[in-house]
Amino acid sequence: MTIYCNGKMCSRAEATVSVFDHGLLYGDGVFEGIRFYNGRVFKCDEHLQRLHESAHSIMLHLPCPLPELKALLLDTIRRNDLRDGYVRLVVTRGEGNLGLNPFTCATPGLIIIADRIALYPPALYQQGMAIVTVATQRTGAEAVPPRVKSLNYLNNILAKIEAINAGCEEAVMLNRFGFVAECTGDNIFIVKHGVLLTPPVSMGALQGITRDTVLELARQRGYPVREDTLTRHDLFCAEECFLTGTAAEVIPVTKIDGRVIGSGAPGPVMHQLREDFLKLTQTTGTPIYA
Ligand code: PXG
Repeated sequence: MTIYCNGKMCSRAEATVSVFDHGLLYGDGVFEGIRFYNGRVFKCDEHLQRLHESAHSIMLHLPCPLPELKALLLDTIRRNDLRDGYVRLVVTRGEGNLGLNPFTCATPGLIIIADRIALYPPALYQQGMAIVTVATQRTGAEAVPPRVKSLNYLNNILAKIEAINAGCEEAVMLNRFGFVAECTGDNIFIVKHGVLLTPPVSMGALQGITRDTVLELARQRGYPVREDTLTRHDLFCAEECFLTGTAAEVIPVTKIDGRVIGSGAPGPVMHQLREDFLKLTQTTGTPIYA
């Protein structure tokens, strides 16, 4: 495995960072998880733009301009001879001293790892997954802004622990007003009276790139689509529910907090959008080996 780490291509064993990197000491940094399919990076520019905005929001300067970052990303995938997989881009605040002050860190760190991807078990895509709402609230925009894809994932990890303790793979996180925000690594959708609904990002969600893609595909199909506040009751009484994310793609949910959703089987809207999504991943994206 070849990893890009702070200016050079290294082996896995050589790819190490300083114990004084604020990415490690404080979770101070940003990242992206990007998929590539069939030799093309899916929604590459959208992911790079989100990385740029996450960094800008926390006053972190990316170590190089986006076109250069894109070239490094493609080069890392090529050196690993992969056509299908996942690439993780990590920008840390860099090496500093033991104080919180981020401005003591002179140079941001940059790590790029290309690998194969571990998915949810295939059976869950067929049968649908069971998820639970958890006590851990999604942080609000006035605390750790959910729209910043930062290295500070403890909020999501605490929720993930609750899901696993409950025997589930994913958790629904509510915001402090009790409205549905998102899952720990996925956005959430429901279908009600034939309308596709997802919470607005202002409820405490990441502006997922899979979410945006699915919204666009749904509009192209002519499905009515609305971003609206959702409660647990809305989830329980939905006709369909599914999650979206780079890793998960589009995955059906058939049980929430023990309540059966709709017919108890993955629904037709999810099936159609999943099919459209998978087709798009196979036919579009930035070529890696061109
Ligand atoms: N919400 C959160 C909090 C996320 O971290 C998504 C939604 C979906 O966004 P995209 O742009 O991917 O459609 C994410 C991203 C994992 C893993 O290992 C998942 C994500 C990020 C990093 C790791 O499951 N999901």
